[in-house]
Amino acid sequence: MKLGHVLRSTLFVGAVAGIAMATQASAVTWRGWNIHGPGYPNTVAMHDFAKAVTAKTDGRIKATVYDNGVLGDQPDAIEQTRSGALNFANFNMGPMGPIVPMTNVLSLPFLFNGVEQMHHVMDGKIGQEFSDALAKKGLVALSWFDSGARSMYNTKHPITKPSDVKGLKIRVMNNDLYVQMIDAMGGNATPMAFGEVYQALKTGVIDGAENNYPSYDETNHFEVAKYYSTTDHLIIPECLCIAKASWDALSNGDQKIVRQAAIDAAIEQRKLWAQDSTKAKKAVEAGGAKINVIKNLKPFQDAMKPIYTKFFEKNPSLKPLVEQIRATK
Ligand code: GTR
Repeated sequence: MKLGHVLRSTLFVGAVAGIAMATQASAVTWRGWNIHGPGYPNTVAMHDFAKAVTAKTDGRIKATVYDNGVLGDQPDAIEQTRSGALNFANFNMGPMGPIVPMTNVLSLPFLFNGVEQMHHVMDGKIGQEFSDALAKKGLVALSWFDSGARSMYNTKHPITKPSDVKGLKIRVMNNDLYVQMIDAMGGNATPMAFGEVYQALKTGVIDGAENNYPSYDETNHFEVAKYYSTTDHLIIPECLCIAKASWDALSNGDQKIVRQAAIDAAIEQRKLWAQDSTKAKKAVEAGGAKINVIKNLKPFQDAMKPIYTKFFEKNPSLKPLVEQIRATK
């Protein structure tokens, strides 16, 4: 090879290496928070989201999901994501209430008449209003996951009417509305981290909790609290949220990629959710859970009326939003 060629190819290799270095230097690492374990619909969708983001940005973003809440409990992870210490997460809207007051509306018991209505609300104009409120607090909600309907379970007996909750210590997520909800039925509410509930049920620190079938199954709570009663009191969405600082740092093109990956993840999660709910119900029954189907929820809905009255007294501006949600077909 002539010297000229050697020089030219050295220059070429150097230039390529330079480009590679520049690409590497501008690559960012994203850490994602997920409270669930392997196989759970949200976990599968979050990992597929991370894979799609990494692949479609050609590695400009290297996204990794940390499962089982190892990066902290939900209230803590919300703060970490708001500050940009974490970059993305799947959050239940329950513990979001104390930070983004508008989202408390979603924690009002029996707000939605079914999961379909929740989808229509969250995928439309109202969902966008929730996203705008979250963005003001440092979180960009790109899509909404299912969380089914939450029902009550305990170690003592079936719940057939609100007064059956009397005297029971019930774990709730971190939101005062849930404390009011349990109080309204004469129970004692205990806000507690998700990961601590199994042990607390087992040792009798609490008598019960409330959740959907997939979580009741995943956590093995059915082993220690076998009376599950279909109160279906809460249909609450979960967001796929990006830290606003991480979002703002992206180019328009990468924002499009990330948004599309989040929408695809929600479509996948909802499909898996529907399958998993049926599977989980069967699994808990096979594992010894006694499912008590409550046919008439009216007494439970009536018991929640004082919560609405108090909520509207404190937040009169949110009343039209509740009415709009209820009117959504
Ligand atoms: C699950 C939900 C989690 C968490 C948990 C809880 O159904 O997916 O995000 O909120 O319930 O009860 O803490």
